Amino acid sequence: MHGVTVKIDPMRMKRRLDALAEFGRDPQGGWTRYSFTPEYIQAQNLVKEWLEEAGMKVRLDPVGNLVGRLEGIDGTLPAVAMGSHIDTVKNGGKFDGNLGVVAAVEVVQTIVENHIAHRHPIEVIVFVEEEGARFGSVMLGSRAMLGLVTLEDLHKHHDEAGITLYQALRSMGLSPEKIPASVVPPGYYKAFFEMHIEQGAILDSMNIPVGIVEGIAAPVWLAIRITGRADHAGTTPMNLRRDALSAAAEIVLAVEKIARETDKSTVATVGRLQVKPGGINIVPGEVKMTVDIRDIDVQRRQTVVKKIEDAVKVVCQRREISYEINEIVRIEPVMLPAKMRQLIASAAEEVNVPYCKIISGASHDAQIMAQITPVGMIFAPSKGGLSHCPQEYTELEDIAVCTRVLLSSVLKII
Ligand code: HGY
Ligand code: MN
Ligand code: MN
Ligand code: MN
Repeated sequence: MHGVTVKIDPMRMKRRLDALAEFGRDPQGGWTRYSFTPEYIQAQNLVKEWLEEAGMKVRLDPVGNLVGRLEGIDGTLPAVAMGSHIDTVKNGGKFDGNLGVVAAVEVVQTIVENHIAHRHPIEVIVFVEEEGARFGSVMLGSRAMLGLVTLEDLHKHHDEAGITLYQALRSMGLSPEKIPASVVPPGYYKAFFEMHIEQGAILDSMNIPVGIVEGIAAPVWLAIRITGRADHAGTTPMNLRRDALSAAAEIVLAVEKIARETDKSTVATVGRLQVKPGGINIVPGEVKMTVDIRDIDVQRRQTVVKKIEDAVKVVCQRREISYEINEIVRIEPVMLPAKMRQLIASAAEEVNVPYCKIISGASHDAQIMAQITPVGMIFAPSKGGLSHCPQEYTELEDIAVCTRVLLSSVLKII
């Protein structure tokens, strides 16, 4: 019953969220804190201080995950872990990922401050490059921890400046060659919890402070390159053009139409579109665009992927334009174990707060960790459902309630 009597410190959590927000503030709005950038390292060092303040031993694994460990009575037992990420999307918000890390530290620090005995070791993990915003390699840290990332991947993924993941890791003094040896063995973890903002409008619209995640949808990311022909905008008749941007425009609308026509849980987004050469008086010769396709159901998602690929082919063939489609991400959706959902539900009842079951449209490291250990995920409401934008906001009262549920859940199994 510790979970109810033991008090977390919401003001400490607020101070820490505000302190993290000092790193990566973007003049264009919100936060842009990409993995392995100076602002990321400053934020990571701050979290390292907190982990040590909470009594944890801290290590950086070969791919750059920051891991705090608090020994239990029996160090041979599997660890109970919590975690999330502190990298952001471009012009993102201050709660996505950061909240889960601050909450995990708060839970451990509360356990230590209240001298609560625990048999299992406890770990807090700050996964690197969860967003894939810089290198296109979503959930790099958790996938590397499970041995799902190869050296070839590290050489393949690069940022807009052409720096590869491998080069970035080396420049951080990390040892990519040691990633295979650092893979977490089966049975190393007893369970993994991630607290995260919902990033959608369900909890806020129902004014329910706690979401218990049943399943996590997952993305396929396509990188499409359309190659037409750059031409003079004044002298090239319309019927002779190979206008890559007009083709891309048809494809953007086809992506939206295909997703709209399928079940409402399938979503597809063209988030990035780059036009070359980009002159006012030049018919666009090349377009690079991305498509993010998601669903909780793999079949439904694959049907949409296939329809989109077919649409690209039809548009480009009709316009006599060449194209190339590369699949750069494919993560599997996951349903979370009922016993973890029930554990969190009983914790929420102990804390005496309303909760509801929810499916996550966003992807999370939790869905990777679910491949090696039972996972539980707790959502806090996002005001107005806004996320991946500067306006992202979660009320401190909701943060406190969710953290108490996280604490109460963890206390049940350590
Ligand atoms: O893209 C996502 O769903 C998450 O924010 N990484
Ligand atoms: Mn995100
Ligand atoms: Mn996130
Ligand atoms: Mn509220």
